[in-house]
Amino acid sequence: MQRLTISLDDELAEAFDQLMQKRGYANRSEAVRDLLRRELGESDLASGHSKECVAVLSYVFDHHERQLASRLTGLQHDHHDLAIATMHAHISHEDCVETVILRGATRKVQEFAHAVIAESGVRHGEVKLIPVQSKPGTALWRRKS
Ligand code: NI
Repeated sequence: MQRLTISLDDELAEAFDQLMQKRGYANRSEAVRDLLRRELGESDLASGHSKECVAVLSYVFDHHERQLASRLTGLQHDHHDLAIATMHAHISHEDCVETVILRGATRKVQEFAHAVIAESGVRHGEVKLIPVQSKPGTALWRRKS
């Protein structure tokens, strides 16, 4: 464990404390650790350093839209190696929300998620990638210290 001392101007320190409070962090160290992990993880994904990832894909769609529900299920079956779990909820008479957990090669996971998001009738599509192989401290599984 290393101890870092950082200097912040008053305005930034105050904004940071407010953010911490809003997000429910008990202390600055945990908040800084999370910020660093997120940045390092995104950097690993962007640079191609993390070849494997897990991801959470979510989107809303109208199940009345012609063939859309079966197209989405078909896409998941075509990529059953990537799409490891799906949760579906009916949020109104027309609309459904689905969350798909993906796991596999980062590039394939991204391609699959973007193909789903690009389907006509899919709205509010978002994918969050989490690196599996990455720099120490940013990996999915934390070593116990
Ligand atoms: Ni539904």
